[in-house]
Amino acid sequence: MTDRHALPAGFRWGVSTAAYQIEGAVEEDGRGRSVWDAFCERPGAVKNGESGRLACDHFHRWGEDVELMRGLGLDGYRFSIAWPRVRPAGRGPVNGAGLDFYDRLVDGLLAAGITPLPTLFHWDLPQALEEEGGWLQRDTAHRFGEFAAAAADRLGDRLPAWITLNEPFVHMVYGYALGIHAPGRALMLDALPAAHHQLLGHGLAAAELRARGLDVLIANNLTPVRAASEAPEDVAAAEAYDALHNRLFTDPLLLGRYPDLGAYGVGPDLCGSVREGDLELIAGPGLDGLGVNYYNPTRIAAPTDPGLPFAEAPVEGVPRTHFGWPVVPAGLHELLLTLRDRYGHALPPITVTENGCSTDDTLDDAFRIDYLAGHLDALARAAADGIDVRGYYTWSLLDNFEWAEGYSQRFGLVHVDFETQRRTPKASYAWYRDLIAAQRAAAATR
Ligand code: IFM
Repeated sequence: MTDRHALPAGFRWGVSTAAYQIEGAVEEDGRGRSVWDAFCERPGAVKNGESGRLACDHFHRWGEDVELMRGLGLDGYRFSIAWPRVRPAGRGPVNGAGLDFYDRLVDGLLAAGITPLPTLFHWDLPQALEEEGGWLQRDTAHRFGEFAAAAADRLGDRLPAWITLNEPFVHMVYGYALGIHAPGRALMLDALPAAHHQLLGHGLAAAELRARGLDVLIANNLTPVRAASEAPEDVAAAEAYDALHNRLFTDPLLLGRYPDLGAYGVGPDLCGSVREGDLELIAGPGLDGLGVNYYNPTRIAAPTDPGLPFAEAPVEGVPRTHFGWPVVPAGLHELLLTLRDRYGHALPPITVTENGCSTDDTLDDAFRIDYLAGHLDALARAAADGIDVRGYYTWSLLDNFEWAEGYSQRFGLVHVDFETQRRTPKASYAWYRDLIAAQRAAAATR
């Protein structure tokens, strides 16, 4: 990253993780079962039959992991709080022992000079709530509000800002429409109530957080959508996809309304789930920040079969990650400018809450360094173009449990040997550490 592309003073450098992907200890200190514990037991659901049962054993090794973060010189650490640790059955009594873990972690981070940034929902719904219908049920949104209140009551004195949901789009599509993530339901468009109820849950949680004087963010997986050609059919298909992937999860938050989903044959009540007052609650008084998880752009063409109003087309002529995802750093710049054009003054400050790539199992991860450098350049270009960017949290600190891919996709700055739990920093770890130090020094002289 060149100094020409320096990021603003006060910019926060961080890393991101999520509870089920790193913690392990799924039966300790009264933790309840989550939808991911159940999903991983389904034959064929996860590559090699793997699960997050042990993962990175972060629950026991968090002290070593905080030291790794201290070594990076981070400003911030984004992690998630497992709902089933705090309310094992999703409702009812709070499990103090579950909160004790986060209490220790938060104090450890603060002692290392790192500001913790918690996410309340990173896909690990208590299984007991799934058995009542999960996010297809409106009631789950209310239970989520209660969980937010319990977590904030215990930790809010030390945590100034909170993220409510992680990637509600991915959770709805993979978990409820396609069934390739927990809870494994394949409902196609009948999954849409799971979008609305997550957003309603955001609104209810946000109200609890704001009542305690805390800042509220959400982390959305957003993608710049490119039409495969200028043909009107391709352009219309790209607009339809953009409405589903992006606008469904930003318009209600920033404009107080849902986008037009007419191309899907869906009305503004999202399959009957929207009630009077919901959109006002979801938009609330506005977000304190929009978390953007950016990985790649999406290219869309006219549909080839009648099921959906779009077809995904390959992004060609670019490198690909180990996962096969196209590497297009300029897409981050494009995305942020599109957000500004779309939402104008309603767009809150941006924090990149995830960005990173999987590479093969090697410590010399020059591919990751190039990936991160390219995206940080793009982010700095967006800042130079006037976008208010406040921070960058790379995904991820550690190699971890990559959902349906098991342990086969490694996103970490730090290699984890899952047999021994030995952590070994990769080349990208030293690179990120040096970049943070250089950026901080440069900012101090500006
Ligand atoms: O590992 C995931 C994370 O849980 C959510 N965002 C994308 C990452 C990489 O797939």
